[in-house]
Amino acid sequence: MRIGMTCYPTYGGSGVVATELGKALAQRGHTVHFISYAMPIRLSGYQDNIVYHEVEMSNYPLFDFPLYTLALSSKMVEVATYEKIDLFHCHYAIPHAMSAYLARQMLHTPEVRIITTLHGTDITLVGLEPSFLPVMKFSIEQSDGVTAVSRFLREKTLANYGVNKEIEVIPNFVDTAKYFRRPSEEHRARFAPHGEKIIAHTSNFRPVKRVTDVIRVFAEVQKKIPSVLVLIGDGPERSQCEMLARELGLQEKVRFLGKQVELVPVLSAADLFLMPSQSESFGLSALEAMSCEVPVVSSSVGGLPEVQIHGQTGFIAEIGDIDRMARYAIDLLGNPAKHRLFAEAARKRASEFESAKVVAQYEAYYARILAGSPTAQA
Ligand code: GMT
Repeated sequence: MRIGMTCYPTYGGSGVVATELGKALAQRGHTVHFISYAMPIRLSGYQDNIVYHEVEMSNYPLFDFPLYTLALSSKMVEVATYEKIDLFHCHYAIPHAMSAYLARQMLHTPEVRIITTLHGTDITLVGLEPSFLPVMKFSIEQSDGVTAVSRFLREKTLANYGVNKEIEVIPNFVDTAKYFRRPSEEHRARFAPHGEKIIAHTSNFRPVKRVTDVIRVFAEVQKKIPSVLVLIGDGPERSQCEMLARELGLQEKVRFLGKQVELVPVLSAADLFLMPSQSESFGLSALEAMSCEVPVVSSSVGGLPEVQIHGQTGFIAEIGDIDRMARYAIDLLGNPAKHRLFAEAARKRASEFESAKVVAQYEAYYARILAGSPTAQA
């Protein structure tokens, strides 16, 4: 198949899923054309069957706001025309699905299919804003196929947008042959020179991630268990988090690593992963941690309970329940035998989301949509 893959190229789960999917499909012999305004972060280096097309943006002075949706549509038309693509796969509905719709109208080739994968805040947050709701509903309805990354997200979409559409649940995935626990002496010595436990968190530091809760949970844990906190990523709340760590007198114990491309070495050194999000349609970073044998303490929101199992791969608490999350963390970190069982269960659970299996699901879904049938055959 010839696939036009569009995603946000920056740090964020949807871009990661799109990129890993594209790379895996290319390895299976499909041709994947990435179309975005910058090279997706996990798409470095040459790979056969992958072509990257950059959307050029005009900064004409009359345009107070960049017209990315339109520029993307034009690039999609160009790629579809010259590369003869079979389908556009849009990750994160806004504005990608709308650009694809416009492109198809311009092409006058209804046989070019549009598949939209809903990832999370496109549905739960941004799409609900009055300025986007009608366009969101329209682009879901006009897509030939729609997938959601969890059952939670499918239900939310149907309820919030009142669309009458088959939505296929295809979960996030992890390459367990890449995401596995490696020897980590170097990082352990670096982050925890006195043998402290290492607690990790990865995110884009948006309010929805509640990174300040991560720091508050850690503040409680380190009173009972010698430990350090390693924070990976960057975003709007990073300064606030650094300030909080200083206010709590934890600046020596909290390490802000900023954006990192290679997560496995850090995850391999970690003893626990915290994800106290306000909203999380799946929780890809928790899955990647689990694949590296790191148990997770998370909030109970969204699709998280579809990923991790309370009392087996980690623990789940209510949003904002800092004390309970801290108690769970202390319980696990203070009991090596229990921790080992949880670490093994986390890895085992992650293997249920093995990339080969999930990529094959996408492949089969593409084939069905190209054949004109979004519904699975019984
Ligand atoms: O909020 C983020 O972390 C980024 C966001 C995105 O769409 O880029 O992530 C969402 O998509 C991921 C991949 O499908 C999911 O694993 C995340 O749970 C989801 N984030 C939220 O729902 C907040």
